[in-house]
Amino acid sequence: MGKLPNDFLWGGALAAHQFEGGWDQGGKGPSVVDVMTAGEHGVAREITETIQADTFYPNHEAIDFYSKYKEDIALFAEMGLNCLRTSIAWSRIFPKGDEAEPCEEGLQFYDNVFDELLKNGIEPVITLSHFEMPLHLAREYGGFRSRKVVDHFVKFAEVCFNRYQDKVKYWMTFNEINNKMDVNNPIFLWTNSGVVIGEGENAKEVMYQAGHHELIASALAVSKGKAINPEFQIGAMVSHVPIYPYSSNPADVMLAEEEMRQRYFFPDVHVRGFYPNYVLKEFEREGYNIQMAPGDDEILRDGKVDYLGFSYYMSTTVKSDVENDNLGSIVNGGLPNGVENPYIQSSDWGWAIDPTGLRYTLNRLYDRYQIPLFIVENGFGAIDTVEEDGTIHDAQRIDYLKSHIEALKKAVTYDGVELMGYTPWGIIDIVSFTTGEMKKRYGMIHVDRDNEGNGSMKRSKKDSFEWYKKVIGTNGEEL
Ligand code: BGP
Repeated sequence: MGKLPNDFLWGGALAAHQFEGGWDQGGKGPSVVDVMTAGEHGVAREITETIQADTFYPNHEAIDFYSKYKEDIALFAEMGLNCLRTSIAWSRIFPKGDEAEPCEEGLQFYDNVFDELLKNGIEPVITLSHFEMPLHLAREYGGFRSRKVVDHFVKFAEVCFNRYQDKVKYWMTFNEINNKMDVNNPIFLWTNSGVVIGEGENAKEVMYQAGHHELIASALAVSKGKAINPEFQIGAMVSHVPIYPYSSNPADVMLAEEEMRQRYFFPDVHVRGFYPNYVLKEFEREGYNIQMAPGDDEILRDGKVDYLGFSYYMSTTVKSDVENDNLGSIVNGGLPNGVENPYIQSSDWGWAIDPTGLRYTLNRLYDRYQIPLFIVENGFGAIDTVEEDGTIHDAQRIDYLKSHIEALKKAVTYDGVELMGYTPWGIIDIVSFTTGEMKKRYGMIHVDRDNEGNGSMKRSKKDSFEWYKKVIGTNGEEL
């Protein structure tokens, strides 16, 4: 097999609200995730009316990167990372979202973080909005239902682009902008877009309206960013869960093809700069009335992304002759016809482990878009056991990552896919997004912290730490 390019980006991925903590420090305002309860294994998170000081919100303190960032970055450097994907908490920069001036303390925090990364030879890869909309924008404006929020986002993006133009080259606008296509799971619309569906509303229509505003906001941000620094590489970020047909029955094959439009709609617009016909037909068929302003076509066309970042954790499967009443669940991918794939094992959280699906995804996305791809999330969420002597033997995680790196290598060296890099999710243990718990861990660095907020916060290396260090050191040759 050939080799990965020498400038391949090897990193780790994180999101501000899942690891920074310091939720009300440095002038930060509350964000949409600050009013989400911590769930448990199998219990969905809820959106609450107010922030209750006596209720434990795991992301409030998270793993306190806010004060421990130097220690953590030193560990990332020791592991050999040459990039780190993280996000800027929007409400650190604009605490309410609609202020005239940004918060200097928030801006300074990211200056410190980026300087520390660069000093350690780690390139920051930055998501502008990873589920952290200022709560005020969600409550007062209805989030991205409102076109006004487009302006607030674009202003936030411009402030960041200007401030960090010499420190950050790689950007992404919205994290997993497409996961809200699963309208049966209310946390996606809330965290993506600050939207709650009201009585009698058509969730799909509201989702498309908010989505249109986000696509406009993203395209405007791309154009502004390129004007500020033409060297910027600005990408989109989508969740990609391929949907397989259950069998060779043409009805299954066609169903999978149709369902895949849920995955493709947002990247189709981000990359190509216009709406695909299958969605315009859906608007017509369903009678959706999506407000678009004159000039939106040009905005989308002018703000196409440079690369496509995506998360890949699992695949799903659909069968044409079953009806699923388990909507919103991860196992069926939120799909009405989702079924278990008999050829694939799942994690404790029901996420199908499918490395071949990653090679398949890389090929399909590259064929479709012909622009560089970036795997910005992939990983294995599991319960880890700390042994008496403090060691953590996470062989299952190593197996998962190894098989996925093998798959991406094949896609690059055999299939010819253009891939910029690989940043496994939750390189250090953080709060899980879908469940809000600490128990589901992805890290190669363990953090002593439990679901209730107990623990010393001490960092220690799991077996995967040295393993990944060797992988990076040999540019993926030794797995
Ligand atoms: C993606 C999100 C991340 C994240 C990851 C793993 O959807 O972009 O924020 O946490 O999934 O999910 P979880 O933490 O629920 O296991």
